[in-house]
Amino acid sequence: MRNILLSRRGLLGASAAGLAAFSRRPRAFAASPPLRLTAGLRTLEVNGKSASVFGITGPDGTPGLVIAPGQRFAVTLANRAGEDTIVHWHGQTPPYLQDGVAETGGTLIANGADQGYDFVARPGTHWMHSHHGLQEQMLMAAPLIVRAAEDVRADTQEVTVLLEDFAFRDPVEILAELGGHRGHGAAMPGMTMTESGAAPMTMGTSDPGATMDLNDIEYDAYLANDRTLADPLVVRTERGGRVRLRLINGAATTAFWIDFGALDGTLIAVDGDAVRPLMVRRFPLAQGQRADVLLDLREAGAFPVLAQREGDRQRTGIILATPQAPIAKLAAEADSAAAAADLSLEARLSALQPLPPRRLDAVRRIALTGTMAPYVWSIDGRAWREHQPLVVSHGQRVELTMVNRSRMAHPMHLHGHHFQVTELGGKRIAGALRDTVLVPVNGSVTIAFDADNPGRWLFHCHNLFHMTTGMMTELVYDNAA
Ligand SMILES: [Cu+2]
Repeated sequence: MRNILLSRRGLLGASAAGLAAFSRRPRAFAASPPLRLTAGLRTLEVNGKSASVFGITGPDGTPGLVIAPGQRFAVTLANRAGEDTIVHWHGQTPPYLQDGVAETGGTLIANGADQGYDFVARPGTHWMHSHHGLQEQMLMAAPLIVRAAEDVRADTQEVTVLLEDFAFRDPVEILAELGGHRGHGAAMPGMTMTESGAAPMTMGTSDPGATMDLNDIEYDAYLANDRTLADPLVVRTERGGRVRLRLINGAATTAFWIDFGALDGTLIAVDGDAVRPLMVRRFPLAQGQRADVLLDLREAGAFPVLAQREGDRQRTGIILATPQAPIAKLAAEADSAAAAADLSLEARLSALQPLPPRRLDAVRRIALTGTMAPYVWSIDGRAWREHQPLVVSHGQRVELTMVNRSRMAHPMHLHGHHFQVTELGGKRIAGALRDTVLVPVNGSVTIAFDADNPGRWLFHCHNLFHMTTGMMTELVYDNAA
């Protein structure tokens, strides 16, 4: 009885887009029920203290989803989180009304309601997270793995690692500490700002006098699959085996340096898009980004995969260990602070399947702006509530240059499209295809993409508190059907 009621309520609660998608679903798929995801509340133990956080669990009760090769993204999302939510499928390229964003036409899901989604899944290591309020800071995030046929054929052990930053205090309190406020908008006139507590850092070679701000929020812990280094996940592997790490930076505001210690990794994809294989041991992973790395475990032993917060000694991670290998305890702090996340890796990446060469139809340039005090972040000096959309036409090849005129780095994410990185600091490259790119302090990054997915799409900084105080605009098609 309860199930019938729920499903009826779910149908009523489903968005127009969801219903349209269901009615369009080919007959062959009608027989296989959609995968069920539940956004809910859970209790998590961190540093011996329990906290109430969100979570998104799949049909088997584990976080997120794994989608088989060729399988559609046919999902029913059940909101049991106790409040409204909406979940964004980061890295997917669905029709825009199914993107999981209320600001661009999606429908918020009320507590107790279900919403349906059905679109072609884009292969790769992706993730899902709330795009509502500050829920992402309360861990409403999970992996979204879409396997390709070659992943199944490859003789690898797949290990997914979701990195997050965690605070016991309410994210609303964090926002207040920063001096910011929600509503995607302008500073409050006459408001006095206190010191943010962010660590100023002296810049490198190009402008030794300038400073930048890093890590404007103090967290209580950094998590890898919900766990700290006090009790890390230990994945048993075979000696001589090969591991495919699917690393996801799902932290709300933290960029990490990934470190394999003595192991050589082979980076094979970023943001779900294949790159020319590249040997890596230590590299930055900005908020929202993913990296797929192959690791060969030739020797017996325990091999930590660490993620150290940029500009800091704090770290988290997991341990890969061959059978019976003893596990040594790892300190939660590294010996020395990591550098700021930079473009050292980005400059070496190149897409395995780059955009086909063609003439540019539209060239845009934007400045990333904003300040710590008042805590307001913006694009071209405009916060979201006064944003100027980036207008493109269906079929155009678009190039967009982002110039960072602020004192913090910004991981910029474009919804509904994957772009190629074509220029870093004025130097042309044939870079990676991806959906999120870091624009460092004093830096500029140019991306190119094909406007092939009509609708309205958010384009924003993936630092949650930068986005929420205004660093967000939208890409709009002027000739959308
Ligand atoms: Cu930002």
